[in-house]
Amino acid sequence: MVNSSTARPEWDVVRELIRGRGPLTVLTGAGASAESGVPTFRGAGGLWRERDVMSLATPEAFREDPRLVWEFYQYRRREVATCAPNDGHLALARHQSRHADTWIITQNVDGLNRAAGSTERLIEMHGSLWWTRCTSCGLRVYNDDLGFDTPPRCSACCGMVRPDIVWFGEGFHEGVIESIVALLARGGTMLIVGTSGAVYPAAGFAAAARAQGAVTVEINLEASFIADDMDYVLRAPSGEVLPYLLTEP
Ligand code: BV8
Ligand code: ZN
Repeated sequence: MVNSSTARPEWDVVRELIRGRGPLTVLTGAGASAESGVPTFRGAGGLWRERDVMSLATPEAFREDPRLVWEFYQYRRREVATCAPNDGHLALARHQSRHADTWIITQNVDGLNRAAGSTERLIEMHGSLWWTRCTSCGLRVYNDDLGFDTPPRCSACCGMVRPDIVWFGEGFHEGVIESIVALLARGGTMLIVGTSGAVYPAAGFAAAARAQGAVTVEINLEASFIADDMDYVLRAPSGEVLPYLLTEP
């Protein structure tokens, strides 16, 4: 647990900013779940059976071999099912319960923000491992069955079911981008937590928010590709920094 004596001066500056500066918008990436044990994409987690994860998270891969892609997602679901929200997720959920203008936009599909108690004002922009979508009729179903390895069939039309996740080259669910654009226009403070800034459009959000008056803060172990878009950079684990920054006065 970090206390004032181990925190660095810029942590206190950012904590005062959050306390006094309007709405808080938080963008998270895989690093925000790393302390829960969920592998990041750029770490060892970027490979599965020697396949580049990015090549499996595509509609082409699913068209070519739906069984293999489902095996990959079942592997990820089983892995995430053993992970619990970390102190960073919990600090964000607590802050949301006290501040109605705190929103989270996550690139992660692990569902850990929801598990931590962030059930409203949360945009899982790339979807969730825990939802499936029928490729024929579009029916979306919550599904936490870890037992299957072949693509499940739709209960309504028997069509093939896919993970309800946004793959590379795909667009977003109706209204998601519009909601994010509105959040980025609010000004206030924006925390960019545990993302390498490699994937668009999420990688452009900090610059967009800053251009509209937000103060941007990167929380990451290392410099991301979008570090130049930041007013402050806090080089420490999100599970340590977030509880400190979001401590109430
Ligand atoms: C779209 C679901 C059009 C899948 C994901 C050329 C140039 C620019 C863009 C493109 C281009 N060619 C194609 C594109 C578009 C493409 C894209 O960006 N490609 C990249 C590869 C160049 N994007 C798309 O296709 C998107 N769709 O653009 O549609 C459009 C645009 C606008 C409006 C409407 C339509 C769809 C992209 C979604 C892909 N799906 N996820 C799945 O999970 O299986 S992306 C997936 O990878 C993640 O969700 C995440 O977004 C990304 C991984 O990035 P990070 O989360 O940042 O993770 P990473 O491992 O990279 O980094 C972790 C960081 O954490 C590190 O910096 C590390 O230091 C830090 N860290 C580690 N531990 C900690 C920590 N930090 C703090 N504390 C710690 N403890
Ligand atoms: Zn169907």
